[in-house]
Amino acid sequence: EGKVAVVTGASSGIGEAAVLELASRGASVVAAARSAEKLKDLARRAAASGVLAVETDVSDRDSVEAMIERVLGEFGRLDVLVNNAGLGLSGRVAELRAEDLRYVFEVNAVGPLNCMQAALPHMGRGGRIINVSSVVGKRAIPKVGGYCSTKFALNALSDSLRVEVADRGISVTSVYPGTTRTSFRDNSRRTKDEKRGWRPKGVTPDKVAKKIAAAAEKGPRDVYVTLSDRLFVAGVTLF
Ligand code: NJP
Repeated sequence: EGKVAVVTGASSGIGEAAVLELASRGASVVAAARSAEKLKDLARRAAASGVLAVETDVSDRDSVEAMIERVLGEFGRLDVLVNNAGLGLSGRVAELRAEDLRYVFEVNAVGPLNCMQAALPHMGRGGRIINVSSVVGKRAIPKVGGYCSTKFALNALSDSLRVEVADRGISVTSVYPGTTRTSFRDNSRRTKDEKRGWRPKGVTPDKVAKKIAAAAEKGPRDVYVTLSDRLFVAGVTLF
């Protein structure tokens, strides 16, 4: 209530659901992504809650700085940053193209870094940074090693930052979703032309969004969102 939140990757899936969830809980929400039309449509749908759409490419530091300036200009403060923008990358390690891996790193790891560095100077006590990782960012599995490596990198940034900003009263949460019913698989980069479309099984983006909103209130260290209470990845019990 009364807080100002930025959600990246807000034009679809988990990010869009997070914008609506945070707005329904009384936050002023800035919806950031590259697709200006989709963001405008989202802002129209959430009109009563006051969602501000700001076209942003998280991999472009200038674009991120301009978005944060806009947030401060409109609201004068920033309490919550949800680093949700991201994309997949599939393919066997032996076949991965370096340029694809570089690109996905720019979005999934450097993107959150850009946003955290731009936002942190303006966050005070009670500030929340929420980084959307993946269960396969905890334990890598075959055929998505490139994607996994970007989320491992994001987790490392989150873990270091958590300690570095603890004395400022800012929390850093890693959110680990399992398969979620979004356009994620359609938007993934592929080494070969593999099957597209989301798997019928998986959690809804709303479920992840509710966990993100709860994390914005309480600031836990880790949040898992999967279909089952226990998760096995490549024969290892994650939790
Ligand atoms: O995917 P999707 P999700 N700058 O494709 C945006 C993680 N995750 O909601 O820029 C700014 O519907 C893009 O917007 P646009 C996943 O790794 C998912 O499922 O307009 N934004 C769109 O709004 C990711 O971190 C699953 O094209 C950029 C959004 O990102 C997060 O969940 C499982 C951008 C992607 O929406 C949300 O993904 C898992 C850029 N340069 C983790 N590039 C899953 N769905 O199964 C892309 O473990 N975006």
